[in-house]
Amino acid sequence: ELHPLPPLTSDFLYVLDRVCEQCYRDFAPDELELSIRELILQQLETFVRRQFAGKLQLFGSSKNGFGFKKSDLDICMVLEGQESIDDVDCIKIIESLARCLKKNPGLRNILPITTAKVPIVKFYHISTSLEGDISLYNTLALHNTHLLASYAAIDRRVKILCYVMKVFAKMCDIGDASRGSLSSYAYTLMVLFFLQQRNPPVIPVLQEIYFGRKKPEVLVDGWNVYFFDDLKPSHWPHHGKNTESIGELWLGLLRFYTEDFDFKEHVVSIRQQARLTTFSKQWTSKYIVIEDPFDLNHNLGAGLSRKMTNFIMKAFINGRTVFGTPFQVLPSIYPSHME
Ligand code: 3AT
Ligand code: MG
Repeated sequence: ELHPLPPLTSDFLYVLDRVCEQCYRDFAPDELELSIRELILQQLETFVRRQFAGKLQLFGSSKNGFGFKKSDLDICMVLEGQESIDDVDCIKIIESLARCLKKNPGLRNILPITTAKVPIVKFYHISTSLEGDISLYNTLALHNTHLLASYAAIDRRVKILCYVMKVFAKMCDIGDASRGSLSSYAYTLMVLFFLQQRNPPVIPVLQEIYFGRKKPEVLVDGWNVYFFDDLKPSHWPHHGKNTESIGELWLGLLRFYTEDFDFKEHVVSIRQQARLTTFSKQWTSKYIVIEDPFDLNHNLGAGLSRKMTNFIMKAFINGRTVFGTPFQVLPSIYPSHME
């Protein structure tokens, strides 16, 4: 199925770079939009505090550096003086939190979802038309958000490539976990893994940087969430060695996942430089296997059907052809529902 690609011309590479940069400009929120999110958070916390001794925190793409203008507000609530919560209490509090939020005139469509793995209350914020959800004690998600943000801060190309990947996934209809495909989070992990495996690498493995000492242990829900989060160029031997442009990297990524990476044998895992086998994880029944960087029992591809897996792989194969074949006329790049 894979057609050989014609050689890349410098003109076409220029176009590819422009398309990627444009995608970033079109979808990234500005400072103002980010501060509005913080403002909504503050208002919600004040409101919720009438009834709960709760502290609210934003996570997900409002914080990880890969948010869209219209991305949802992912909010985590913890109760003051309480370390953790059991499943029964969690559902009770989600239900009473929903009743509380229904009294807030700034919100609409309050919906508690207590059957999901992570129970949440969904809401719609009227004046900004942003959707959001509040979960409880979603501590690992706070840490993986911080990990992604740290990678985004290392190199501008990380940020742009993650945006391009997310836009691509949404355009191809392969980026909605609630409809059986993969989450934005999973695609971001695929981009980071590619950038770590590139030769020379664009980014290091932050979870493996501890300067010859014993790896520090920071345990959350039983998992080690340590990573090195203060990367200066001098801390990393490969710094500055990879000089590829964004367009080169984007096509490189599509080629990597269609030509090089052996999904049958290997796991997409950003916590170590060495290849991790599907066999060693006993994850051989699925074709796309993506390991969560902290919760090592969590395969983000676990929910994919065979049909959806094929659909996703086809999108990558088509992407490789489309972005790897020079064209004369620049097509309109977004379908109308994304403009
Ligand atoms: P969008 O811009 O909203 O599409 P996002 O990164 O905010 O991208 P989600 O809203 O789907 O993605 O998820 C919010 C955060 O929840 C992101 C990540 O910190 C965490 N998360 C999502 N899915 C998973 C998962 N399957 N396993 C672990 N953490 C997850
Ligand atoms: Mg989100």
